[in-house]
Amino acid sequence: MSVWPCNLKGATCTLLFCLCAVNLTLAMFYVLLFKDGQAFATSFWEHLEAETNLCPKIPPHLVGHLRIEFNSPVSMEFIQKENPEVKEGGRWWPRNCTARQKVAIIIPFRDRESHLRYWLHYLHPILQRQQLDYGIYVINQYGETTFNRGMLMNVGYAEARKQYDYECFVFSDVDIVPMDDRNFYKCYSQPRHLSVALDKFGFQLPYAQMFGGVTALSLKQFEKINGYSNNYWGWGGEDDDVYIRLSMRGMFISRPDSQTGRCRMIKHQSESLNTPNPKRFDNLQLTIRTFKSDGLNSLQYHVVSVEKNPLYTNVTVDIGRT
Ligand code: UDH
Ligand code: MN
Repeated sequence: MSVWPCNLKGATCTLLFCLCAVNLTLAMFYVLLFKDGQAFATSFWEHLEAETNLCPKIPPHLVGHLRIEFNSPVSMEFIQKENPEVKEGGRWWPRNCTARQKVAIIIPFRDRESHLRYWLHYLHPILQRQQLDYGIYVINQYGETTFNRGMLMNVGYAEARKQYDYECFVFSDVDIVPMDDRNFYKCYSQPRHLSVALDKFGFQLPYAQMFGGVTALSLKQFEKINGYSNNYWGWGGEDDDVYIRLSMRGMFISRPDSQTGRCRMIKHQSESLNTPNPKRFDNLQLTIRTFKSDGLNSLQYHVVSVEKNPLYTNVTVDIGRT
Protein backbone atom coordinates (compact mmCIF):
# COMPACT_ATOMS: atom_id res chain seq x y z
CA MET A 1 0.00 0.00 0.00
CA SER A 2 1.45 3.42 -1.11
CA VAL A 3 1.78 6.40 1.30
CA TRP A 4 0.65 8.75 -1.50
CA PRO A 5 -3.01 9.49 -1.91
CA CYS A 6 -3.02 8.18 -5.48
CA ASN A 7 -2.30 5.08 -7.43
CA LEU A 8 0.17 6.61 -9.92
CA LYS A 9 3.79 5.61 -9.89
CA GLY A 10 6.33 7.36 -7.58
CA ALA A 11 7.66 10.47 -9.47
CA THR A 12 4.41 11.38 -11.25
CA CYS A 13 2.47 11.11 -8.05
CA THR A 14 4.98 13.30 -6.13
CA LEU A 15 4.81 15.94 -8.88
CA LEU A 16 1.01 15.99 -8.79
CA PHE A 17 1.02 16.28 -5.02
CA CYS A 18 3.53 19.15 -5.09
CA LEU A 19 1.48 21.01 -7.70
CA CYS A 20 -1.62 20.69 -5.51
CA ALA A 21 0.30 21.99 -2.49
CA VAL A 22 1.66 25.00 -4.41
CA ASN A 23 -1.81 25.75 -5.73
CA LEU A 24 -3.34 25.62 -2.26
CA THR A 25 -0.62 27.84 -0.80
CA LEU A 26 -1.10 30.40 -3.56
CA ALA A 27 -4.85 30.43 -3.03
CA MET A 28 -4.43 30.98 0.70
CA PHE A 29 -1.89 33.69 0.09
CA TYR A 30 -4.28 35.43 -2.28
CA VAL A 31 -7.15 35.35 0.21
CA LEU A 32 -4.95 36.55 3.08
CA LEU A 33 -3.27 39.25 1.04
CA PHE A 34 -6.51 40.78 -0.12
CA LYS A 35 -8.25 39.95 3.16
CA ASP A 36 -11.49 39.50 1.36
CA GLY A 37 -10.98 37.65 -1.91
CA GLN A 38 -14.59 38.20 -2.91
CA ALA A 39 -14.45 41.98 -2.45
CA PHE A 40 -11.21 42.13 -4.36
CA ALA A 41 -12.68 40.19 -7.27
CA THR A 42 -15.82 42.37 -7.30
CA SER A 43 -13.92 45.66 -7.21
CA PHE A 44 -11.60 44.36 -9.90
CA TRP A 45 -14.55 43.63 -12.21
CA GLU A 46 -16.25 46.90 -11.36
CA HIS A 47 -13.05 48.72 -12.19
CA LEU A 48 -12.71 46.88 -15.49
CA GLU A 49 -16.34 47.55 -16.34
CA ALA A 50 -16.01 51.25 -15.49
CA GLU A 51 -12.90 51.53 -17.62
CA THR A 52 -14.75 50.21 -20.61
CA ASN A 53 -17.71 52.53 -20.06
CA LEU A 54 -15.83 55.84 -19.76
CA CYS A 55 -17.81 58.89 -20.88
CA PRO A 56 -16.85 60.08 -24.38
CA LYS A 57 -13.87 62.44 -24.65
CA ILE A 58 -16.14 65.07 -26.17
CA PRO A 59 -19.37 65.24 -24.14
CA PRO A 60 -22.30 64.83 -26.56
CA HIS A 61 -24.78 67.37 -25.14
CA LEU A 62 -22.71 70.56 -25.16
CA VAL A 63 -24.39 73.60 -26.70
CA GLY A 64 -21.41 75.98 -27.04
CA HIS A 65 -22.06 79.68 -26.56
CA LEU A 66 -24.49 80.55 -23.76
CA ARG A 67 -26.58 83.62 -23.06
CA ILE A 68 -25.76 84.72 -19.52
CA GLU A 69 -27.54 87.59 -17.78
CA PHE A 70 -28.04 88.63 -14.18
CA ASN A 71 -31.30 90.59 -14.47
CA SER A 72 -33.91 88.09 -13.32
CA PRO A 73 -33.28 86.69 -9.83
CA VAL A 74 -33.82 82.96 -9.35
CA SER A 75 -34.92 81.12 -6.20
CA MET A 76 -33.24 78.05 -4.74
CA GLU A 77 -36.52 76.12 -5.18
CA PHE A 78 -36.55 76.96 -8.87
CA ILE A 79 -32.92 75.85 -9.31
CA GLN A 80 -33.71 72.62 -7.47
CA LYS A 81 -36.61 71.93 -9.86
CA GLU A 82 -34.30 72.63 -12.81
CA ASN A 83 -31.77 70.08 -11.52
CA PRO A 84 -33.69 67.04 -10.27
CA GLU A 85 -30.68 64.71 -10.54
CA VAL A 86 -28.46 66.75 -8.21
CA LYS A 87 -28.02 64.90 -4.93
CA GLU A 88 -27.69 66.28 -1.41
CA GLY A 89 -24.61 68.44 -0.94
CA GLY A 90 -24.61 69.45 -4.63
CA ARG A 91 -23.32 66.12 -5.93
CA TRP A 92 -23.92 64.83 -9.43
CA TRP A 93 -22.34 62.23 -11.68
CA PRO A 94 -23.34 60.81 -15.07
CA ARG A 95 -25.58 57.76 -14.72
CA ASN A 96 -24.91 56.02 -18.04
CA CYS A 97 -21.14 56.31 -18.25
CA THR A 98 -18.20 56.77 -15.91
CA ALA A 99 -16.98 60.37 -15.65
CA ARG A 100 -13.40 60.98 -16.68
CA GLN A 101 -12.71 63.17 -13.65
CA LYS A 102 -13.94 63.62 -10.08
CA VAL A 103 -14.06 67.36 -9.57
CA ALA A 104 -14.64 69.40 -6.41
CA ILE A 105 -15.69 72.99 -7.07
CA ILE A 106 -14.55 75.30 -4.28
CA ILE A 107 -16.23 78.70 -3.84
CA PRO A 108 -14.87 81.23 -1.30
CA PHE A 109 -17.86 82.93 0.21
CA ARG A 110 -19.40 85.41 2.59
CA ASP A 111 -22.74 87.17 2.32
CA ARG A 112 -23.27 86.84 -1.45
CA GLU A 113 -26.48 84.75 -1.55
CA SER A 114 -27.87 86.42 -4.67
CA HIS A 115 -24.60 85.74 -6.54
CA LEU A 116 -24.59 82.13 -5.36
CA ARG A 117 -28.09 81.57 -6.74
CA TYR A 118 -27.09 82.81 -10.21
CA TRP A 119 -23.93 80.70 -10.04
CA LEU A 120 -25.83 77.52 -9.14
CA HIS A 121 -28.53 78.24 -11.71
CA TYR A 122 -26.01 78.50 -14.55
CA LEU A 123 -23.28 76.11 -13.44
CA HIS A 124 -25.20 72.98 -12.45
CA PRO A 125 -26.54 72.38 -15.98
CA ILE A 126 -23.16 73.21 -17.55
CA LEU A 127 -21.26 70.79 -15.29
CA GLN A 128 -23.80 68.07 -16.06
CA ARG A 129 -23.43 68.59 -19.81
CA GLN A 130 -19.68 68.32 -19.27
CA GLN A 131 -20.33 64.86 -17.76
CA LEU A 132 -18.23 65.45 -14.66
CA ASP A 133 -18.50 63.57 -11.38
CA TYR A 134 -18.70 66.75 -9.31
CA GLY A 135 -19.53 68.30 -5.94
CA ILE A 136 -20.04 71.97 -4.99
CA TYR A 137 -18.37 73.28 -1.82
CA VAL A 138 -19.21 76.79 -0.63
CA ILE A 139 -16.63 77.83 1.96
CA ASN A 140 -18.26 80.45 4.10
CA GLN A 141 -15.94 82.62 6.22
CA TYR A 142 -17.34 82.88 9.73
CA GLY A 143 -17.52 86.12 11.73
CA GLU A 144 -16.51 89.69 11.01
CA THR A 145 -12.85 89.12 10.23
CA THR A 146 -11.04 90.41 7.15
CA PHE A 147 -11.76 88.16 4.16
CA ASN A 148 -9.04 85.68 3.17
CA ARG A 149 -9.79 84.14 -0.21
CA GLY A 150 -6.63 81.99 -0.42
CA MET A 151 -7.12 80.43 2.98
CA LEU A 152 -10.74 79.60 2.16
CA MET A 153 -9.52 77.79 -0.97
CA ASN A 154 -7.16 75.69 1.17
CA VAL A 155 -9.98 74.88 3.59
CA GLY A 156 -12.21 73.91 0.66
CA TYR A 157 -9.55 71.59 -0.69
CA ALA A 158 -9.02 69.91 2.71
CA GLU A 159 -12.75 69.58 3.48
CA ALA A 160 -13.75 68.32 0.02
CA ARG A 161 -11.09 65.61 0.25
CA LYS A 162 -12.75 64.35 3.42
CA GLN A 163 -16.00 63.87 1.51
CA TYR A 164 -14.94 62.04 -1.64
CA ASP A 165 -12.02 60.79 -3.66
CA TYR A 166 -11.68 64.02 -5.72
CA GLU A 167 -8.77 64.26 -8.13
CA CYS A 168 -9.37 67.73 -9.50
CA PHE A 169 -10.17 71.03 -7.75
CA VAL A 170 -11.79 74.00 -9.46
CA PHE A 171 -11.50 77.24 -7.48
CA SER A 172 -14.16 79.72 -8.49
CA ASP A 173 -15.31 83.16 -7.41
CA VAL A 174 -19.03 83.11 -6.70
CA ASP A 175 -19.72 85.90 -9.20
CA ILE A 176 -18.14 84.47 -12.38
CA VAL A 177 -20.09 82.40 -14.92
CA PRO A 178 -18.67 80.98 -18.17
CA MET A 179 -20.33 82.00 -21.45
CA ASP A 180 -19.46 78.75 -23.24
CA ASP A 181 -19.91 75.19 -21.99
CA ARG A 182 -16.84 74.06 -23.95
CA ASN A 183 -14.80 75.79 -21.24
CA PHE A 184 -14.31 72.60 -19.24
CA TYR A 185 -14.32 72.73 -15.43
CA LYS A 186 -11.74 69.97 -15.26
CA CYS A 187 -8.01 69.50 -14.83
CA TYR A 188 -5.30 69.37 -17.46
CA SER A 189 -1.64 68.38 -17.51
CA GLN A 190 -0.84 71.96 -16.41
CA PRO A 191 -2.74 74.24 -13.98
CA ARG A 192 -5.69 75.73 -15.83
CA HIS A 193 -6.96 79.30 -15.88
CA LEU A 194 -10.59 79.30 -17.03
CA SER A 195 -11.83 82.89 -16.66
CA VAL A 196 -9.52 84.27 -19.34
CA ALA A 197 -11.82 86.75 -21.08
CA LEU A 198 -13.96 88.53 -18.50
CA ASP A 199 -16.57 91.06 -19.57
CA LYS A 200 -15.34 93.46 -16.87
CA PHE A 201 -11.92 93.57 -18.56
CA GLY A 202 -13.42 94.00 -22.04
CA PHE A 203 -13.00 90.25 -22.73
CA GLN A 204 -9.22 90.64 -22.61
CA LEU A 205 -6.65 89.02 -20.38
CA PRO A 206 -5.24 91.98 -18.37
CA TYR A 207 -1.77 90.39 -17.98
CA ALA A 208 -0.15 87.10 -18.98
CA GLN A 209 0.48 85.82 -15.45
CA MET A 210 -3.11 86.35 -14.32
CA PHE A 211 -4.40 83.34 -12.38
CA GLY A 212 -7.50 84.66 -10.60
CA GLY A 213 -11.24 84.21 -10.97
CA VAL A 214 -11.68 80.56 -11.94
CA THR A 215 -8.79 78.05 -11.95
CA ALA A 216 -8.41 74.26 -11.96
CA LEU A 217 -5.59 72.27 -10.38
CA SER A 218 -5.25 68.54 -10.03
CA LEU A 219 -4.60 67.11 -6.59
CA LYS A 220 -0.96 66.57 -7.55
CA GLN A 221 -0.52 70.10 -8.90
CA PHE A 222 -2.12 71.65 -5.81
CA GLU A 223 0.03 69.57 -3.45
CA LYS A 224 3.14 70.42 -5.43
CA ILE A 225 2.65 74.16 -4.79
CA ASN A 226 1.56 73.67 -1.15
CA GLY A 227 -1.83 75.20 -2.01
CA TYR A 228 -2.52 78.91 -1.56
CA SER A 229 -0.76 81.19 0.91
CA ASN A 230 -2.72 81.69 4.14
CA ASN A 231 -1.30 85.19 4.60
CA TYR A 232 -3.29 87.41 2.23
CA TRP A 233 -5.92 89.16 4.33
CA GLY A 234 -8.16 91.46 2.27
CA TRP A 235 -8.42 91.85 -1.48
CA GLY A 236 -5.64 90.98 -3.95
CA GLY A 237 -2.33 89.21 -4.32
CA GLU A 238 -3.20 85.62 -3.42
CA ASP A 239 -3.79 84.74 -7.09
CA ASP A 240 -0.44 86.21 -8.21
CA ASP A 241 1.16 84.33 -5.34
CA VAL A 242 -0.19 81.05 -6.76
CA TYR A 243 1.29 81.96 -10.13
CA ILE A 244 4.73 82.35 -8.51
CA ARG A 245 4.29 79.00 -6.76
CA LEU A 246 3.44 77.10 -9.91
CA SER A 247 6.24 78.64 -11.94
CA MET A 248 8.70 77.84 -9.10
CA ARG A 249 7.56 74.23 -9.47
CA GLY A 250 8.24 74.22 -13.21
CA MET A 251 4.60 74.40 -14.26
CA PHE A 252 2.87 76.90 -16.53
CA ILE A 253 -0.67 78.15 -17.12
CA SER A 254 -2.92 76.36 -19.59
CA ARG A 255 -5.91 78.28 -20.97
CA PRO A 256 -8.83 77.89 -23.36
CA ASP A 257 -8.83 80.25 -26.36
CA SER A 258 -10.16 83.75 -25.78
CA GLN A 259 -13.54 82.98 -27.38
CA THR A 260 -14.23 79.77 -25.42
CA GLY A 261 -12.85 81.45 -22.29
CA ARG A 262 -15.40 84.29 -22.24
CA CYS A 263 -17.03 84.82 -18.84
CA ARG A 264 -19.39 87.24 -17.17
CA MET A 265 -18.91 88.67 -13.71
CA ILE A 266 -21.82 90.00 -11.65
CA LYS A 267 -21.35 93.73 -11.03
CA HIS A 268 -20.83 94.53 -7.37
CA GLN A 269 -19.19 96.90 -4.91
CA SER A 270 -16.29 95.75 -2.77
CA GLU A 271 -17.03 94.81 0.84
CA SER A 272 -15.62 96.79 3.75
CA LEU A 273 -14.06 93.56 5.10
CA ASN A 274 -12.33 92.89 1.78
CA THR A 275 -10.61 96.18 0.94
CA PRO A 276 -7.30 96.01 -0.98
CA ASN A 277 -4.58 94.47 1.16
CA PRO A 278 -1.72 96.99 1.45
CA LYS A 279 0.71 94.18 2.36
CA ARG A 280 0.14 92.24 -0.84
CA PHE A 281 3.15 93.65 -2.72
CA ASP A 282 5.50 92.92 0.19
CA ASN A 283 4.11 89.40 0.52
CA LEU A 284 4.66 88.75 -3.18
CA GLN A 285 8.35 89.64 -2.76
CA LEU A 286 8.68 86.87 -0.17
CA THR A 287 6.71 84.07 -1.86
CA ILE A 288 9.77 82.37 -3.37
CA ARG A 289 11.22 81.96 0.12
CA THR A 290 8.05 81.23 2.08
CA PHE A 291 5.78 79.10 -0.09
CA LYS A 292 7.16 75.78 1.12
CA SER A 293 6.13 76.53 4.69
CA ASP A 294 3.07 78.75 4.09
CA GLY A 295 0.09 76.92 2.63
CA LEU A 296 -1.56 73.52 3.02
CA ASN A 297 1.10 72.39 5.48
CA SER A 298 0.53 75.35 7.81
CA LEU A 299 -3.25 75.56 7.46
CA GLN A 300 -5.19 75.88 10.73
CA TYR A 301 -8.92 76.40 11.00
CA HIS A 302 -11.98 75.46 12.93
CA VAL A 303 -15.04 74.10 11.15
CA VAL A 304 -18.16 75.73 12.58
CA SER A 305 -20.59 73.61 10.52
CA VAL A 306 -20.91 71.44 7.44
CA GLU A 307 -24.38 71.49 5.92
CA LYS A 308 -25.36 69.37 2.97
CA ASN A 309 -27.89 71.57 1.23
CA PRO A 310 -29.81 70.33 -1.80
CA LEU A 311 -27.62 72.22 -4.30
CA TYR A 312 -24.28 72.59 -2.48
CA THR A 313 -22.32 71.71 0.62
CA ASN A 314 -21.92 74.70 2.92
CA VAL A 315 -18.81 74.68 5.09
CA THR A 316 -18.76 77.54 7.60
CA VAL A 317 -15.23 78.02 8.87
CA ASP A 318 -13.51 80.11 11.49
CA ILE A 319 -10.08 80.98 10.09
CA GLY A 320 -9.08 83.23 12.99
CA ARG A 321 -7.34 86.62 12.80
CA THR A 322 -8.86 90.07 13.09
N1 UDH B 1 -16.12 87.05 -1.58
C1 UDH B 1 -17.30 86.85 -0.86
N2 UDH B 1 -17.67 87.76 0.06
C2 UDH B 1 -16.94 88.86 0.34
C3 UDH B 1 -15.76 89.06 -0.40
C4 UDH B 1 -15.38 88.16 -1.35
O1 UDH B 1 -18.02 85.87 -1.08
O2 UDH B 1 -17.32 89.63 1.21
C5 UDH B 1 -15.66 86.00 -2.52
C6 UDH B 1 -16.55 85.82 -3.73
O3 UDH B 1 -16.48 84.49 -4.18
C7 UDH B 1 -15.90 86.77 -4.70
C8 UDH B 1 -14.44 86.52 -4.43
O4 UDH B 1 -14.38 86.33 -3.03
O5 UDH B 1 -16.27 86.50 -6.01
C9 UDH B 1 -13.50 87.63 -4.88
O6 UDH B 1 -13.89 88.87 -4.29
P1 UDH B 1 -14.45 90.07 -5.17
O7 UDH B 1 -15.51 89.57 -6.07
O8 UDH B 1 -14.84 91.19 -4.25
O9 UDH B 1 -13.17 90.50 -6.00
P2 UDH B 1 -13.19 91.28 -7.38
O10 UDH B 1 -11.80 91.35 -7.83
O11 UDH B 1 -13.75 92.73 -6.97
O12 UDH B 1 -14.21 90.80 -8.32
C10 UDH B 1 -12.98 93.72 -6.51
C11 UDH B 1 -13.87 94.89 -6.09
C12 UDH B 1 -14.48 95.56 -7.25
C13 UDH B 1 -15.26 96.77 -6.84
C14 UDH B 1 -15.64 97.59 -8.02
C15 UDH B 1 -16.51 98.72 -7.63
N3 UDH B 1 -16.89 99.44 -8.79
MN1 MN C 1 -16.04 89.83 -8.07
